[in-house]
Amino acid sequence: MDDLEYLNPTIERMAKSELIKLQEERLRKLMTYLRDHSNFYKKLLKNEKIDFNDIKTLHDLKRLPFTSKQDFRDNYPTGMFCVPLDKLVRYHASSGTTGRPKIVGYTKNDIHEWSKSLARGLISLGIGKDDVIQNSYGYGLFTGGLGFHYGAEMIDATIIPTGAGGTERQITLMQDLESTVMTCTPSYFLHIAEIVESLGINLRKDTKLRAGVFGAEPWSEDMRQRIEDSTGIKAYDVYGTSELSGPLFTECIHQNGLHVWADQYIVEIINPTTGEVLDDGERGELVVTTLLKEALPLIRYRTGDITNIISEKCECGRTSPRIMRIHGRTDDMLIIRGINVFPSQVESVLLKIPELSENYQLIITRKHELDRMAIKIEVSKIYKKSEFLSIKKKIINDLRNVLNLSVDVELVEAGVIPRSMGKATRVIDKRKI
Ligand code: DLL
Repeated sequence: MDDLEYLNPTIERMAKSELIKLQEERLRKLMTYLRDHSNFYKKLLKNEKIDFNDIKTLHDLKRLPFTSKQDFRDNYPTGMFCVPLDKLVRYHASSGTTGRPKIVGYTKNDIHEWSKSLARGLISLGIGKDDVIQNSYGYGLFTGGLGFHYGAEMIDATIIPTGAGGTERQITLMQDLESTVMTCTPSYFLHIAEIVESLGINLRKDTKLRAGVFGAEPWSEDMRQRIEDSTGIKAYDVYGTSELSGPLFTECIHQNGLHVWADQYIVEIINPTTGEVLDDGERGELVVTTLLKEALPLIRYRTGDITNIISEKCECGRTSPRIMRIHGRTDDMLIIRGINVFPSQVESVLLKIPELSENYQLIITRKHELDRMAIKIEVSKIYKKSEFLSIKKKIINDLRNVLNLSVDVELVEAGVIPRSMGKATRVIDKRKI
């Protein structure tokens, strides 16, 4: 690869030992910055009897306490900020389903660093100035739309800021302005593809679309396969959370883990129950420390997302660590009659059955103290009654074999499950209502 394929070749290909030196240097600066500017962390470290000056190496990081989602709620709206509010150039807020939203603020430099993360990612996907990016992530308080917008501008790509929704108009614009890349949630892309087909348009022949950068919600490797096989585009994963800025880490063309920008972020994996730091390759909760953020730096932020880290250099030449596809969230693991189930595991089983579509919902109920999981899923076409019965049987058997779980299955026809423009609702847990 030559330098044109990196935004910051020196950083992106830096030897591991140099990268660690850089991280430690930035960690020490962060400690000084927090000591001078963060009331929140001053109090937290004082309570834990830790001196900012004692944190010098990556090894010392383990001594620091975690920051949690609850801290955002307790310090709503801006109690964790480290700059006077007139230094902010933008706010976003998380889409929290319960309680207060988490408010995130950015200085000009925060926006610049955030844009850089995504610009690096887009370049690593072979996306550049000749591309037309149709950005169908929501614009507004959600970070997806504006995050990608600024990242795409940094690499001089042409951006169509459609935002989410208005699906038929999206398709017209995709054809008329010759979009080559779509950025949106995987579930929204599936919906767009469905409407494209119903309009008699062939995505392969009648559009220039060649790639999608999909994230903001869980999706499985089997879902990727389905999208690529049915539409002919390359489907890439992107991860991030509002608290850390928004969308941040993407895969590269090798589709083997999402590149973490180690000059900007330190990642760790912990055992979510004990807080113990796990080794490379071990699966646990992703914890992130921001190295360059000014308005809202975070120490050891517990994302709640389950993944593992791989540290080997990637085939693309980048040396940064990678996180693997998000397996689930610590708080979306379902316990059904004592069996731990991540919705992504159920998705993987379902999408291996060709007669089923990608549109499904898991409905959890409790009757007479007994949990039940019902799967409501659309079939890909109309089947005879006998075929219906054998599809149902296959779902029940496959889930029993893989997860040791017995479920109820309801097969429904296309269009019954509500479609989503943003994050899809895959699980309805009626036990919580
Ligand atoms: O979803 C930021 C984002 C925008 C990421 C656009 C990617 C693309 P939040 O609304 O705060 O921020 O939601 C963050 O979404 O903790 C994960 O649980 C989930 N999530 C995000 N990306 C992925 C992904 C944005 N690629 C929460 N796979 C995170 C699985 C994801 N889950």
